[in-house]
Amino acid sequence: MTLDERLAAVVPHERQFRHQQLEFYAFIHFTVNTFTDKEWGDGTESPMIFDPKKLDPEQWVRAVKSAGMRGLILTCKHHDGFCLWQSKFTEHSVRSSPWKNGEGDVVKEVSDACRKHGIKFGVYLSPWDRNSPLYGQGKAYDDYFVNQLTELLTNYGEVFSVWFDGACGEGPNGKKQYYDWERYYSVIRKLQPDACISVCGPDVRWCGNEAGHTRSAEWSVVPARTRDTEKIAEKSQQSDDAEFRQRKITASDSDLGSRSVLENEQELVWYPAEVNTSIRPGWFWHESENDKVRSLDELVHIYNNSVGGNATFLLNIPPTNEGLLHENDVRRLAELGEYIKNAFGENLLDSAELSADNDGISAVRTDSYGEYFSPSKGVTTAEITAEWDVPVRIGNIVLKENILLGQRVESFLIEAETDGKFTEVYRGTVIGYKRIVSLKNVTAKAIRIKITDSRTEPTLAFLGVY
Ligand code: FUL
Repeated sequence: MTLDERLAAVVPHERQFRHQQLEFYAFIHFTVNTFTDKEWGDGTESPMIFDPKKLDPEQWVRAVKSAGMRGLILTCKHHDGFCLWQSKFTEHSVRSSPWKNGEGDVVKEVSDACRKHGIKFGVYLSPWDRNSPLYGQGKAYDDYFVNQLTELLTNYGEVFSVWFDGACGEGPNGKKQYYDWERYYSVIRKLQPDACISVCGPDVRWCGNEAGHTRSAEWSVVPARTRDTEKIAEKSQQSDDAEFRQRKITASDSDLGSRSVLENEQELVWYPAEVNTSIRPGWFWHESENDKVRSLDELVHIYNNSVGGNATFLLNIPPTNEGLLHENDVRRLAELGEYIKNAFGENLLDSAELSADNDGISAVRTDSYGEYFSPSKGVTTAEITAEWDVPVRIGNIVLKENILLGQRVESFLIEAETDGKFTEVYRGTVIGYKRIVSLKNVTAKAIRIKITDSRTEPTLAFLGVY
């Protein structure tokens, strides 16, 4: 097998394929920190402070949906250990709070609201727990963690994502906990086999920063040991083993998947990236940040480069201490949704004549995987032309590979015909699940897409011109 054949042979698991198609979903950071104005609680917070008097998860879900998001992940327990549900295994939860006289269940209300409004529900459960006296006691804490995981994955319907944070420090007794990840994973696979395990998990990869930065070439096929980065980070800090340190890969390396990075790797995996960032500076709500909600331009930029850069986009919006999303965030979400709807509303390809250097190009007109375009066997380039009767103004072009057959395209370029001649308007690297090319309004009678390099015959499942 040649290197390119090996790379092209790695394909997504069904659950990863489904997850990538969600594209854009919400993170909700909400707990005692919302009431203490902190980002990390230390576990000594009194549950008495938790009292979101106007809590309305349906308001959250409506706002999230207005932005075009298709799922929501809730911090059921953050590092402070406070549980947003009626866990049987600790008193440090909503049960000990004044909210709804200790009878409320935030996880239930949120998962019900998601289901009612037709979006997916996911759970964030922090392995690091600064409240539990069991933390740092090995199996005793793993048992506790698995019990909580079991509650969350049994009592709240279908879960699409289980999000494990890499942040880890010392517990209340100053001890360190070495997590039994394999045991956690097997519980998830048994109880929710369709859920993706993200970040400290094998299905979805952390993009390497929390600021919303994206790579220009994001590969979904990466070294298998990338999956261990969070876990080996700890080990490598302590290790004097020079070889180990040298071999280390970190989630924020600028290149995780080019041919030269992969050529000496023993084991490769499909491990697609997720870009996670907050709509505000903090993950939790702070009154002082009400006027620091990211601008529409910034959000559009991150959206285009994550969803349109072969990654998914997990955007955090933190509810206030009343239990509502703040009007400034709600407004921005609606603006973003409007932008996306308008920017990708009308596909100009519908009125174009399409041609290519092989048969079957009409398959790219429908956004589906059943039919796709590909050149003849062994050919690793392609040329596709779209032509209109009269010149059209183009803002964005969307390209999608058929990732069910792997990620193949290494480079492509786009030319536009103006005044009778073609000139290059864009030169890009990977496509993957989706590439959004923003052209800033080019007026053209025709465009030509040239795939200039591919690991094996390239595929194109969809082409959109807007
Ligand atoms: C980090 C955490 O420490 C932050 O509080 C937040 O939850 C973020 C998503 O992940 O590692």
